[in-house]
Amino acid sequence: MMSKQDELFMQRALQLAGFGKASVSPNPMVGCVIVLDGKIIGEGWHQKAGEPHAEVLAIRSVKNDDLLKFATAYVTLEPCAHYGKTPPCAELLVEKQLKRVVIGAVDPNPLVAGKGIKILKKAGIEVETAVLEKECLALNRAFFTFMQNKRPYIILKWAQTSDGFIARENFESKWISNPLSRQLVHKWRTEIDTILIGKNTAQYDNPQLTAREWSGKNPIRLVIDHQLALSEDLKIFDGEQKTILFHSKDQKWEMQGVESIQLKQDNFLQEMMNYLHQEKIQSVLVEGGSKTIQSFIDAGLWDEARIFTSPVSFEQGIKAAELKDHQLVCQENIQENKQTDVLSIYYNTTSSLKSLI
Ligand code: AOF
Ligand code: ZN
Repeated sequence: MMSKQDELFMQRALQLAGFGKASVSPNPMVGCVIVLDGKIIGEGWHQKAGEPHAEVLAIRSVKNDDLLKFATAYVTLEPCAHYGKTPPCAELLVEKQLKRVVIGAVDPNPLVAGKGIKILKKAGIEVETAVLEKECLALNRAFFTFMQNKRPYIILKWAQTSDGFIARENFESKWISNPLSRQLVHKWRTEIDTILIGKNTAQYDNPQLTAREWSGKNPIRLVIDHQLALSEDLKIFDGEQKTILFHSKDQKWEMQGVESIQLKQDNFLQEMMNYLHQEKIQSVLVEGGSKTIQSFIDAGLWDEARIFTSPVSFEQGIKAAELKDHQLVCQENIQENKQTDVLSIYYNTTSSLKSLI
């Protein structure tokens, strides 16, 4: 039977899992807590793909192995059943003879998907599932979307004026959001696999797309340039981080540190998603501009939108994209000196994770 105590320890496992946010991709964030007589005797979380899973680290952290026979393990994700980069966690839990295993969500990875639970039950371990399931699914929105939809989790991001513009008519660049909002975007960049822009943004804004204002890894840069019209001296081609250039021109394009991928003109975005899925890229932050973002919205290819609205007004300029089938999930003020921006986060209501809204 599930109890309040089960929820409490699962809450702690979720907190531990979250520590892996900027480092585990393409693996999910997973946390594990080992409890004996209402006390935590071991903890662990998955830190990096290829390194030990949460359960392994939690078990290793228990001082006396003999205690495991009487203990309960709380895991945010079903223990794995396969030999991947590491051996199966379900078998380790069986070997250590845990008394009970409490699981948050079933692993959608076809190599696992219920097999881990079966192994535990077959060995006579008491298994409880779906404890704080909603929270466990929400934590790994990107991983679940990647597994279920066979494409990366897509986050749209833009900053708009109070009257709905994202730039001046002539693309003349002028900051819309405040420095704190911009720093937050750099933090997000460390938490995602890739960042994407279209040709106009690359050419006129000449962004670097790195996470300069936050410590962590830079995302891989993706740029859509159908006709291969971009100049080679742009910052996205500076070699600081890998750049993938998607185009539809029947032409070779070679440059150090840049991969160029030719896709068919029709179904371009979907083809691009197929490519990214195949490359195990789990998340994309689409940073503009309006035309590019709108093409993702029109194709239904988005999961989350993070929109900053500043008090600045332009009266005329380039209109921001318009969301469809969206629901506001949270809103907060980002206050810096005199300027307060409003950050609104929306989810796509047609997404496969709509039950989590
Ligand atoms: C767990 N505990 O902490 C994690 C799990 O290549 P591998 O061996 O690291 O396996 C990766 C897969 O294992 C990943 O896709 C997911 O299905 C599962 N992740 N499982 O029992 C963990 N990170
Ligand atoms: Zn595992």
